[in-house]
Amino acid sequence: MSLLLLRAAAPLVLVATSSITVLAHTTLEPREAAQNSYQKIVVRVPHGCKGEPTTAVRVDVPEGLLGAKPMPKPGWTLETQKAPLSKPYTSHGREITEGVNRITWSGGNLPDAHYDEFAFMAQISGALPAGKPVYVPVIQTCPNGQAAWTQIPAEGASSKLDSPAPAVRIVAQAKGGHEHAGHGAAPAGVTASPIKVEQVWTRATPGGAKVAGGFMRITNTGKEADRLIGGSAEIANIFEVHEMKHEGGMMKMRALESGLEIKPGETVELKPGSYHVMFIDLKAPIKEGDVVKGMLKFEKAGMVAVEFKAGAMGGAAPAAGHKHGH
Ligand SMILES: [Cu+2]
Repeated sequence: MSLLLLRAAAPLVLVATSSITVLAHTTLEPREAAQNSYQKIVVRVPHGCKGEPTTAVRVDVPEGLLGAKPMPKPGWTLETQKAPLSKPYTSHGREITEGVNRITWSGGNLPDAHYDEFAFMAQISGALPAGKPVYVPVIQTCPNGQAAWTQIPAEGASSKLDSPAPAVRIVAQAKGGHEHAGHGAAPAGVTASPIKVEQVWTRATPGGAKVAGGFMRITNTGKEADRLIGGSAEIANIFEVHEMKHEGGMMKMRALESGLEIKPGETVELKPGSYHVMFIDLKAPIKEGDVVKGMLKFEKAGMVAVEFKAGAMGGAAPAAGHKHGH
């Protein structure tokens, strides 16, 4: 992994030289990711290069982010590059020996005054050490220059870098995932957290369906508001928090970019036709009676492991004693 990062660290072509201008850094969302989880990683590009628009964004995917799959963006040409892995790994019974190590979105036009997000999906290797960051070097290209977010601090170094590579911190996985990596380091467990998640369910999918919804009741027993900001499900490559709303006589679905707020003392119900989590790019159909393992990510409570019990196709909540809220 370190080899690949070194290779990716290109010289700086353009950085903020004025002592007055402090450019917002390119960052990753989320800031933390659990070992073995499937994670959507979003690269946030907050501005162009010295006032110029951004026309290409290149992301070097480190080896510990397995099976990287980029999200296409309308108006941008997507290209991926593969390289052999220094160490093969097993995924769903198959040995994987090469992976996507570079993703480029090009041919777009992101004005300096705007910001945008470039996303990819990856599985966080359990071999990445918990408590340490993984760096994802990013190069922004503009018509007359580049901004290279590729600097990686030496281990233990505290000095601020001009143009740091964005990073995601690896955390030990919460219980309920592929492997048990110990409980102590997990940000939150189901019982320790002020967030209670109940009646977690999904529905069987018709053949060929590539998406499915997940539903549950979330109660915040704490004193601070929290937000459901994302998660992962074993069965899908992409996991999003959605809402469905009547708009101009139509039901419209949209991703909640800043998550779903759960106010202190409140219960929010995720149900068909309303808030839900969305499994996108399903790897296999969901059958009635299946149990889909997943992970919810809360802004404050951290990771919460859940199991979605699959009810009948198009059916209502399978759990007995389901209360119809509001
Ligand atoms: Cu949806």
